[in-house]
Amino acid sequence: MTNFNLDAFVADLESLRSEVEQTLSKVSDVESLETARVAFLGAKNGRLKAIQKGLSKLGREDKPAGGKQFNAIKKTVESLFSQTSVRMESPSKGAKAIEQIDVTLPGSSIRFGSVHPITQTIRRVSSIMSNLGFEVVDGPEVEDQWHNFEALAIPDEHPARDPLDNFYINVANFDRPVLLRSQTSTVQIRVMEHRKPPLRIVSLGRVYRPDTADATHYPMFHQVEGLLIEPGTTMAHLKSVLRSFASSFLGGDVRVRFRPSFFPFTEPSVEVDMEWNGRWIEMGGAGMVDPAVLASVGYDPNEVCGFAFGLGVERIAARRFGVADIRDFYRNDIRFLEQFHDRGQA
Ligand code: FA5
Repeated sequence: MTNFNLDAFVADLESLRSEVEQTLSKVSDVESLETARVAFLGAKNGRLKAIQKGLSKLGREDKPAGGKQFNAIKKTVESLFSQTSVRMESPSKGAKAIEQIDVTLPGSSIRFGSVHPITQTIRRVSSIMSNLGFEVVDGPEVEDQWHNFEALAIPDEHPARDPLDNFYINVANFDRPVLLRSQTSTVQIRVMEHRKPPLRIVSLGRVYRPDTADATHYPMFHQVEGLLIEPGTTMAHLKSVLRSFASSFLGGDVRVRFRPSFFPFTEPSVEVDMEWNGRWIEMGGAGMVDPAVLASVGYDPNEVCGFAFGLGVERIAARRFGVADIRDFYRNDIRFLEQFHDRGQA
């Protein structure tokens, strides 16, 4: 300021305002904003403070107008600083707003999930068995020893009850340990205990055995259990149900083969093989329900008969999807799972 008249004072204020505008338009980070704030608004040596000192040198009659101009410019400058500060704090908000209205940008593709192949298999097996007249039922995964062994004619000394072959759980206030069920045959017992024949049920669910994982074994796997109790039932009915199921599930006319076997809860007992693509594959066990089992649930074995079967879900899923190693179902590798989009849906 050279002259302390009102015009010169106002001119100084105006030039400060335009300098502030120019400086702030170039400011790109918080540090340079702070430097500018100190330079223009600093309480000790700020430029505005220096101009304010000129106010006292104005003539008496110019002071009110000079003070008014000073306050107006001060307000403008402070507001310019606060606007710039807001811009610094939320640059992404501004960027986002631009993105939202840029309709020329290509859309981002949506990643679709898919139903796990084992769940697909469970749904499909349930659907096929429903069509064959079997009601889908469920049972608990934590079982007592009665339903997992004794009612199925598996006595105390039987090797299938060995602690090394089962996941037993000690529960406070329970007389005996319970266990993670080792087979879905437990559901046969639970249904027969509460219902009278005729029965046609199928149950699909998880079972647990401390088996070492390999291409055909996993410590947690799924079984499908079928039970039919009707007068006059024979092994021929069992075979034709399994053959109808296998043909629907795998496609084409699948042959089913029985090999003599032993299960404590069926008599006679068989291993069930299915022929597919020229190879015989073991799918599970089956047989006529043992009279001792019928008696254990309160049925009269002289009046009632039926068949039961239990198949490994992972094994039949592996057949259907052409998977060589059932461990692949549980590795959670998206590249593996992605291959089963929409295949085998019920
Ligand atoms: C049973 O579990 C009998 N409850 C089946 C049964 C039911 C027989 C009704 C008679 C009447 P088994 O232990 O063989 O049987 O198992 C049946 C099927 O489960 C096997 O054929 C196989 O397909 C599958 N399986 C058995 N262990 C495993 C495992 N660790 N991992 C994957 N699948 C398995």
